[in-house]
Amino acid sequence: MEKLIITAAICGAEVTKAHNPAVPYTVEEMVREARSAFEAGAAVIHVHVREDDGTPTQDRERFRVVLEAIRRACPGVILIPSTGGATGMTPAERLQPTELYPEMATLDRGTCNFGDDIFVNDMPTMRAFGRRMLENHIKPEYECFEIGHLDTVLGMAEKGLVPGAPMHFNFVLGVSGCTPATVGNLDHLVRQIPAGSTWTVTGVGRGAWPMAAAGIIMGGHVRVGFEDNIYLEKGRKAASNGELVAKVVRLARELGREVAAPDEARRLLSLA
Ligand code: KMH
Ligand code: ZN
Repeated sequence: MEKLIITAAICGAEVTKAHNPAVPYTVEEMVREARSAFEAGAAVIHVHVREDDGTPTQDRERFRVVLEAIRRACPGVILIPSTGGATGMTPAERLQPTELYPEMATLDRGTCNFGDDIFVNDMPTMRAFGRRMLENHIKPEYECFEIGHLDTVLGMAEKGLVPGAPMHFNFVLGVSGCTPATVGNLDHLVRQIPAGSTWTVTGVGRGAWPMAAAGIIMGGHVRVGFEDNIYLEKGRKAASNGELVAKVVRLARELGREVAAPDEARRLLSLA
């Protein structure tokens, strides 16, 4: 089996210090959390940014500062800025990090419930985002919260509306109102991706650890981090993103899977 790529989603747009005081807002806090994840074994950091007071933003200059600071602290790390942002943001707002020409960025492929909110990704938005990824030569991480999202991205790839093979998918399972985090659902999704693709699984909330174990044994890759889950185990909050990543590393070792360093992850993702 290929080595395991661990992604740390260190911040997100929804989780706050009220949920876990270690959730990062400031540039310094973002660097601290990225470094803890990187040193624990994460090859990839998924980046959202916040104002210092915690308000989610997609401001290009905030992204520039944070991405550069993380790059300095974590040499070689692969950065995947979010184009999802937070629910309610406009498409133009959300696209700002693509103006920095990152090697990868997330690309959300459909509208869905998101707790009490709706995460809007209609077809015109998705065509515009696909065009931007093609123009700026950014490899998307295709975020699929539902099976229809996978169908949409495969159809768009066939028509050349988004970057094609080799594609990389992130199956985000367990968001309230979306596909539950079960091995059966994950297996159903994985069976439909084109040969030669790579995939990561993200289990949200209590789905985090079962999905991490499933990703490891099924030959996929794993994302953890405060964006998705703040608990190391039931009733015990993680003190850092690094603690969450370290648990994935332990699970991988126990299950006989080696962890990829950034250069190896870059090769697996066809970025090198
Ligand atoms: N915050 C969610 C509404 C992404 O990063 O592309 C969207 C999200 C997905 O987190
Ligand atoms: Zn995200």
